[in-house]
Amino acid sequence: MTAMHPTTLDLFADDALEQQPRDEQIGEQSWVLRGFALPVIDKLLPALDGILAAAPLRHMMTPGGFSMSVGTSSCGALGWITDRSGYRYSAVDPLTGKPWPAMPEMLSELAQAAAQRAGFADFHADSCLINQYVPGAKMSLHQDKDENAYAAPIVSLSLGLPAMFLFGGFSRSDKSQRIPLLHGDMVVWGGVDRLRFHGVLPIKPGQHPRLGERRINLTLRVAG
Ligand code: MD3
Ligand code: FE
Repeated sequence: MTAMHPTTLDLFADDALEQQPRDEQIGEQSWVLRGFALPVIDKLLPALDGILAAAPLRHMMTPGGFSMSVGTSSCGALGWITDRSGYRYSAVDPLTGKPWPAMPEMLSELAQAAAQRAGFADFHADSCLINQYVPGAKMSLHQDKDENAYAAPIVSLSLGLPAMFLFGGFSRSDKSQRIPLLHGDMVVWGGVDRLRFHGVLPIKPGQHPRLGERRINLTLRVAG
């Protein structure tokens, strides 16, 4: 099979490979790893249920006083929070007053493998932000600047309903690329791309066979 001379047979072969992992470079140091998490998702979902039972999703308030359309929680040593006094990482869940649930080893290993594949060795996340989107929920263009260092990449895992991810430039008004993200896809953003503006368009209604009417995105970070 050669990519230079596609034949009908090749098109069928590509169809059959649709569930196989594929890498797509979206920035100088950013990669979409299609289907990278599919082999471990069935083991991951029960762990996620346990985390959300101990640290329930909630709609946090932005410093400006708006309730986020995305429901959030965290696991790992640090969790990202926002309230009227600002955005920050906290070792305690303000909802329960307890530390965040531990990060499942399977999840930190998966993120490490994804980072490695994108060229970032020794990625040890201390924070996993859990974002839940129901249809209509979105995330406006923003930069992630609350972490203490930007040397480490951010690794994300998409679950459930598809999303249209916006990958922008270094100023808010720069044109964004639109990148569809599907169940099992992982993305790694690092290096020169770490401070790019990004966001998520409103999620379209739909039913995912495994997660129902929602998208969950996990972002793994070195926050501390
Ligand atoms: C690109 N989450 O939690 S993936 C966020 O799908 C966030 O829930 C989105 O943006 C989501 O902050 C997008 C994560 C992501 C995180 C950091 C980035 C994408 C990024 C940093 C630079 C470029
Ligand atoms: Fe972000």
